[in-house]
Amino acid sequence: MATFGGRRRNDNPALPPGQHLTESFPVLSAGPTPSIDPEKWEFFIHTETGYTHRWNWTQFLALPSESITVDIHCVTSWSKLGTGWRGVSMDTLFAEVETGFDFVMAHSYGGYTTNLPLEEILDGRAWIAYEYDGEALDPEHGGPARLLVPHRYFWKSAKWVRGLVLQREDKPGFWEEYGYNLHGDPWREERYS
Ligand SMILES: Nc1nc2c(c(=O)[nH]1)N[C@H]1C(S)=C(S)[C@@H](COP(=O)(O)O)O[C@H]1N2
Ligand SMILES: [Mo]
Repeated sequence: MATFGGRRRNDNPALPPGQHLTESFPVLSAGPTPSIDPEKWEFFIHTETGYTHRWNWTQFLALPSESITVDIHCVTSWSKLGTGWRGVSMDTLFAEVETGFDFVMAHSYGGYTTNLPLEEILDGRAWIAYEYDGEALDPEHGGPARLLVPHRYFWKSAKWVRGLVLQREDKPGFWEEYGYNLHGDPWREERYS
């Protein structure tokens, strides 16, 4: 492959360096798929004020949702272009949230975690998605609902997301503890730390 500035190039301008296209939708999970009863499901945002914002499944589905078409990029080097989702924007969820902290840790049912800067999940750049390709999100892809942060490597898109905890400082989540990059920008090829 041709190199440019030390980075691997590919011919498709939609593909970040070192990525290749896939038509399939691989499943990558560090553990078993948790079974989640929508009756007991909740999404929360916990801030330093001690206040926890909570939505149950009915309240969550009543929020304004958006149809989202985005490219996704896995650190294992597959990319999938033009994936279609439905979800609730983080801007909607954060509308009433007051915080002075700049980072979040996403927590999932099953124990997975991943860290993100708050500003990078606002302004129409991240969602809690609950439909894929017009259907309810498949459990193995994170159903009933997952984080969708398409501008970061896909490990940041926590499946079975349960809530966000605001934190003052950036801390590594599950894969970041194992050496994945804290930030994970595919265009800068921030794969490992
Ligand atoms: N809860 C949870 N979320 C997760 C993971 C996981 O193991 N557990 N894997 C991450 C990784 S490494 C990737 S590439 C994507 C894979 O999503 P997919 O299985 O829908 O392709 O989910 C991310 N979110
Ligand atoms: Mo991944």
